[in-house]
Amino acid sequence: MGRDITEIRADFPLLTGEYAYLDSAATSQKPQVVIDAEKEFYEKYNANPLRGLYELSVEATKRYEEAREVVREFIGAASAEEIIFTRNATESLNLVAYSYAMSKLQEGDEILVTILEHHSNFLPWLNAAKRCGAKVNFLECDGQGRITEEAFRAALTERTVLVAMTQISNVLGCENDIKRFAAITHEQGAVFVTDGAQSVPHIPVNVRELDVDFLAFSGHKMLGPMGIGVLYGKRKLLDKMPPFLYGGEMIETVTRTGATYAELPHKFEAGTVNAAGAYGLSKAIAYIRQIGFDAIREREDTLTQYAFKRLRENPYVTILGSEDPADHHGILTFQLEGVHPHDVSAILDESKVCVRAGHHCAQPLLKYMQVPSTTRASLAFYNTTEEIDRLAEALGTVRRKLGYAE
Ligand code: C6P
Repeated sequence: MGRDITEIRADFPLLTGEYAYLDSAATSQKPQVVIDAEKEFYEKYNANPLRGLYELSVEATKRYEEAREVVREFIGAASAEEIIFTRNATESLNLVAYSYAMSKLQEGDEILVTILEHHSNFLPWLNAAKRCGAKVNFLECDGQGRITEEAFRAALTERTVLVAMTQISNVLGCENDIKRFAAITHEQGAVFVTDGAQSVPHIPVNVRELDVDFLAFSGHKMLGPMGIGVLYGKRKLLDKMPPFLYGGEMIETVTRTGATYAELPHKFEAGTVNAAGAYGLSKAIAYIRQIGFDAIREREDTLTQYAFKRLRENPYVTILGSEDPADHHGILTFQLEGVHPHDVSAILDESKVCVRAGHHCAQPLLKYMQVPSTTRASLAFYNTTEEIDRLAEALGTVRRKLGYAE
């Protein structure tokens, strides 16, 4: 990495060393430039964007639309009209489910999801399917989290209308070969939706290279503010889709009996938008670009390897998923023998080690893997081996504190 880690950590107000923050898959920490950007928007440009004709509102609109362009470039979309700002990945996926799926699905149609999905990339499809008389099929993975091409081909049927697949699992950290699966889906004439919530912050994602039809992700997991998310969609699909939410700013004309709707992307951005959030997200992207994905990957891989080594020193720890740290993208979900993950997390919290405990919003996956609940440490490039040592050492005390002999 070009910049020294101490210098990088100094960019993040919460990375003072008080906490060992190992929960970046839930939400990342924010650099000062992102925090300042939101403040700057309200201090310098605050007016309702896209509405006023006066200078300040035009300025606010400018920041908002510039942010859209930053996002477009970041994920390699063909045009800024294909970038819809939402609140988060969950809303982006719901937009596709309500607007695309519900207007397309016929009785007997099928949606294919994988067992790896977060609830946000499963429940919107289940709801759409139920309303339309369609059904959701599950594609299962092996113990390492892998989905084979053979299994994928076998799961697609001529009734498959849509495939929804995460790029990186928030529980196992494994990565799906999205380009390959999207191509197979297209051979079948179906549409491919990717959940990029855990990938976009960590690896370069180019929607045209992957040739996905839709991509959803959240700003808050990639150094950006909470409350801003993105949906990318291919223009030819978005153009034909009905609005998702109705109201202000998404219309062309309104009469007592009907309306015509605005052009893309505004057709899908009803009501006052989160312009300060979009502006903050554009600064987060600039920050990621300045660190660089090569450096991010290198650092996260080294940290993951180190965390594996340290956790494996504890004979009571079992890490879920692949044996190879390189397959984990900084995500280590584990069980500590005989201890409920809520107790693990509470005891780690006494040492200010922040991890997540529970089902990680992926209950079908945990049930499939026959684990009721787990603890998850998730890393980002700004973490250090010292923080991982704090995790390993605090973890080493848990069983003793709960009365086990060792
Ligand atoms: N996963 C985690 O701790 P939102 O909440 O809309 O920003 O992101 C939803 C979401 C969708 N897909 C994947 C793969 C995700 O990991 C998440 C969020 C967090 O794992 C919070 S549950």
